[in-house]
Amino acid sequence: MFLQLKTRRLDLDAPKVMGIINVTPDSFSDGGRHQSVDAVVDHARCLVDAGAAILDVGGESTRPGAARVDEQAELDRVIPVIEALSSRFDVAVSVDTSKPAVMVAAGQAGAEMVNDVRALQVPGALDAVAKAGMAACLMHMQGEPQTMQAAPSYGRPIVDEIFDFLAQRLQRALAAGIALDRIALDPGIGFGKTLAHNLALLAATERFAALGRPLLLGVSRKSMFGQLLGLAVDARDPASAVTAALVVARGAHIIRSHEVAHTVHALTIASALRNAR
Ligand code: 7PM
Repeated sequence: MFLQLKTRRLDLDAPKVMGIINVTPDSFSDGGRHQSVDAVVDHARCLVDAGAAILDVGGESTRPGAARVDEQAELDRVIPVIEALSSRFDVAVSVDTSKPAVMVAAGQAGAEMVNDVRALQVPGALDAVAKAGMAACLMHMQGEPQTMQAAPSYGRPIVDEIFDFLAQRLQRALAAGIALDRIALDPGIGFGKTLAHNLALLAATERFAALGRPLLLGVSRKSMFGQLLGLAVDARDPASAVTAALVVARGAHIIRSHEVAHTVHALTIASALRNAR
C-alpha cells in the first residue's frame, strides 16, 4: 500500500506518523512572526528527528468550540511555515485546512497533501486539490467544531454511517479527477462523536481499512482519554501511543500525533508483531 503525494510516494507497508504542527495564535508562545516561524522550525526538527514522515500544518484549530479563522489570517499563518518546513526538511508537508485558496497557496509553497476535516465538501475544494496534484485525506465530521460535541447522535449505527460517507466522498473525489492513489480516508475521532461512538469507530478499523485506501487516524491527546481514564491533556501521550498500536494492528496506516517518538515506538512494535505472524 502507498499514498502518492504531490512528488513523494509514501510507502505504507510500514505504518507512518504524521506529526502535528499547530500554528494557531495560542501556539505562538513568543512575540513576532519571525521568532514564531523559527520556533515552529525548531519544533518540527524534533518531530522529524523522532521519525515523523509527514508534518501536518494547521492554522485553524478544529477543536470543539474553536472560533473560525478568516482566509487571509490562515494564509498569513500557514504559508510562511510551509515554505520554511518544505525547504528545510526532507519529509512531506501536509496542510490541515478546508479552504480552497489555502490549499492552492499551500501547494505552491511546498505542501504535498491536504488534510481536510470537511472531506473537500467546501465548494471549490475538490477542483483545487485535483488541479494542484496534491494528495488528500478525507475525514468525517458531523456538524461544525463550534457545536459538534453538544449532542452527537446518528440515526443508524455510526460505523455504517461513516463507512458510507467515506465511500461517497471517495467517489466524489475520483469523479473530480483526484487520482485514487492520492486519497486517504479518516473516520474523524472526536469530530461529533461521543466516547461510545469513538470506541465503536476504533473497534471497526478493519472495516474502514476494507475501503482499500490508506487509513489515517488521529487520537492524540483527545478527550476520549479524559473520559475513559480521567487524564488531563498533558498526561495522554502514553494512552495515545497504546491506541495507535492497537489501531495499526487492526489495519490503520498513518497515525496523526503530537508526540512522535513514542508513537513511532508503538507503530514499530505493532508492525513487528504483524510481520512475525
Ligand atoms: C477534536 C479533538 C477535534 C481534537 C479535533 C482535534 C484530526 C485531524 C485534528 C484527526 C485528521 C486536535 C484535533 N484531529 N485531522 N485534525 N484526523 N485527519 O488535536 O483525527 O486538536 S485536530
